[in-house]
Amino acid sequence: VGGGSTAGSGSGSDSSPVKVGFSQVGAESGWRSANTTSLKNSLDDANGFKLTFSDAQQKQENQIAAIRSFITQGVGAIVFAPVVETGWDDVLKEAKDAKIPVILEDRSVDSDPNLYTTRVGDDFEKEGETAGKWVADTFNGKKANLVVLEGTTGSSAANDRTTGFNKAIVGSDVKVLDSQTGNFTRSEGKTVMEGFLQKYGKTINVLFAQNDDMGLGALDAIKAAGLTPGKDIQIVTIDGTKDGLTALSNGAFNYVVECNPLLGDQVAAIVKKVVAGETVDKLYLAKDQAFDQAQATAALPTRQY
Ligand code: GZL
Repeated sequence: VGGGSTAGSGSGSDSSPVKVGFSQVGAESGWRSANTTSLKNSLDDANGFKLTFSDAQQKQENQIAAIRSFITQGVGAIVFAPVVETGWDDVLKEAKDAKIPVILEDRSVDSDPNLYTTRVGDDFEKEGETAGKWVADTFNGKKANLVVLEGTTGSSAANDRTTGFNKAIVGSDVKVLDSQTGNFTRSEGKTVMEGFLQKYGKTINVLFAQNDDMGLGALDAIKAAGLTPGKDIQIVTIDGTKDGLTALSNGAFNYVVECNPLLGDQVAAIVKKVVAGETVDKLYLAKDQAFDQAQATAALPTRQY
């Protein structure tokens, strides 16, 4: 009689598909949609997976509930993009007790590293530093009054981009007038930028938006205030989505730092190794580049996301 399956099975050690539960942050941005598509394309039946997908609508409690349901289902592995860094210890312990490996993709957690197998994502601190270096170089020796549209409060993407950016502008004449979260969405980016413009008006020289979508939302506010984005207010963003690179190519943005969302193939390969009992590294960082206007124009025709 074939071996019964224990909790956390669906291991794929035989030809049966590997059952994977994927708890995704939400659908808040173009980057997120590209990331979800990449993971779904790789964790599909053709590649030997049986995927259960959950969109948490950017709510931590929804992710915790989804992970608990994956544990109850006895999946072979859990893939998880944590909306924020803290508050995961209990549910990660429950997964560990159920002998179900947890693979972080995209953002990171501040939990004990023994509570998850590995993380596949981007180097957010480096992205922030690259954006800050561009501002410091561009405004070298000139005064620059800057406002920041921060990502989701408490997310590792926002925290680490802020750390990297602030490190890069030390010693420059860049003055941070204000910094508020726009929660990585266009609508909230627009609303917060409207507030910045009411408060600081034409004194703003630069906007650092921690993702393209908040920068794109800010464009509407800047134009409504009778100012020209890319000229009256220079704009640097992070992600490198098609919409972001289009704004850069058109001169509305001035510099875009990439954050690669196409993590699906690497995550799928790692899940297979983990459920087969092979050891994997603790961290896999994606390669990111940065774009000026000419580079964006050249990249657009073949841009995948
Ligand atoms: C970064 C990712 C961020 C993107 C945003 O890896 O977590 O979340 O920068 C997305 O566009 O909402």
